[in-house]
Amino acid sequence: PAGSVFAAVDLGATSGRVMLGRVGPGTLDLTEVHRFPNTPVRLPDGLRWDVLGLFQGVLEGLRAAARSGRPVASVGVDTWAVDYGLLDADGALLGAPYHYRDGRTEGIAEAVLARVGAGELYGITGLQHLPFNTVFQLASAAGSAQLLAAKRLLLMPDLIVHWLTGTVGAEETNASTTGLFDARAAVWSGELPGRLGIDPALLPPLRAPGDPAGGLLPYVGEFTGLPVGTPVTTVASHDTASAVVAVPATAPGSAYISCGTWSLAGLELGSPVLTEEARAANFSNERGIDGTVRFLRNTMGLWLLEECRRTWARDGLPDGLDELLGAAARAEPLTALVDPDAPEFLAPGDMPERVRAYCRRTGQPAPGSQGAVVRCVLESLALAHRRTLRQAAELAGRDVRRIHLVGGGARNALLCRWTADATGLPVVAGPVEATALGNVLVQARAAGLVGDLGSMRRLVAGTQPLRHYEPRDDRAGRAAWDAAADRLGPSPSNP
Ligand code: LFR
Repeated sequence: PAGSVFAAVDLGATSGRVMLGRVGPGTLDLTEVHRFPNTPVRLPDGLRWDVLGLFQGVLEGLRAAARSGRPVASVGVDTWAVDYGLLDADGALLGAPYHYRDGRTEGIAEAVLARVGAGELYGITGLQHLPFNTVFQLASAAGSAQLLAAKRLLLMPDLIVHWLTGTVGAEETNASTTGLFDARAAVWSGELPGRLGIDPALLPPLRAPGDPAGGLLPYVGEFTGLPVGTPVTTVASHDTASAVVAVPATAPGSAYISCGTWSLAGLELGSPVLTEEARAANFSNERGIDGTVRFLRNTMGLWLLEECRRTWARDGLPDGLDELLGAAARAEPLTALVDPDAPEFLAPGDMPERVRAYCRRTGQPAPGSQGAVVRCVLESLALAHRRTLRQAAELAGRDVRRIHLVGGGARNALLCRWTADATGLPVVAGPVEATALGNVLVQARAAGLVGDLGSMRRLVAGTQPLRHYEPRDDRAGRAAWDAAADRLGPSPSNP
């Protein structure tokens, strides 16, 4: 078949995958060649990523890519944001990277904000306050033997690229999630590390999506069967940034929701919004490709449902998604609601009980059956989508007329339908694999096969299956969602 083939390594919070993407004129398709679970490990001192297991999965995936028999033009790597590994002076990894859901940063932000005020920090970084931002993770490690020995900090995708190629860099879309990046100038902040006692030499030189990142090392070639020196291309290594590249928006007035473990809902802008209103509303200005800004809020996404299913599986209860969604569809609408952004939902644990406890605490009937819990979670997420997108539009002075929902959530017909109904806006669902597609497209562009962002999105829109959900047009239904939105109230504000 015609077209060049690119390997996309995409590590997510629950699984990693290696996909082959074929790109040619009018052609864009993906084949999954390897998928492996991502299982964090609890050590005495906290929750860690099994980074060696993940890297092994990457190598096995690249081997599967080599066995497909199609020449791989280049490789790109994306993962979740904020987490990092530290290297010592010999370039060796100092311990397994912490998981952003580890609790060690509790109470740390306050100490940081005592040194650099919240307003000032936001004015530089434009970043949503989340307890796990890299800057807070580093502050919690201050004075540790590990940090004292560290010479380099590599964000997760940059660490994988380092092990594949030997090169060192910090990709800018992901660097923009650290809390140490200047949102306006799009460089590492010149002053924050010093003021916060962080050695600026830890932060590697920046790389932009499309930059070459070296070639596969001999040991990688030997294991995988890919030619030594196969190019590794810097992609938008923050998974959300890659997903936004592949949002099939072809008209103005589009908002997006990248919906998986998290729901990242917002707008693409040409410059950051660093106002006090945006800070108080806890919006992020993360960097996208080509100088764009991802003006979005990170809200708890399908994590709530995933974690319910994990608990139910442990307790021997039904955990099949289709069955649970069927039960949710039959449950009573809009009875109990939770605020997905409430901090108590962040850590792993018994989510059904936490949902019920939240409802009891807020004077609502606690959902009893599994179907009722799932309905409560999904309706709450739909309402959080409405809240975030309305606020994004207001803060950025934009008009939103349609929502593109991409990522795994696009498969969840109930969530898509309820997001359309709650917002009163049409939802275009898909592609499910937006992140891997964005990863592939940036590599293809570096190879000269596609043009600007607009043409990449037209290629996605023209080749990927999309589902359309029109908001239901009945007055009583709209009034019920409006009343529910009032009950949910505003999102928790920034400290
Ligand atoms: C989504 C994501 C979000 C980030 C969260 C933690 O996978 O990358 O954008 O806020 O994970 O890193």
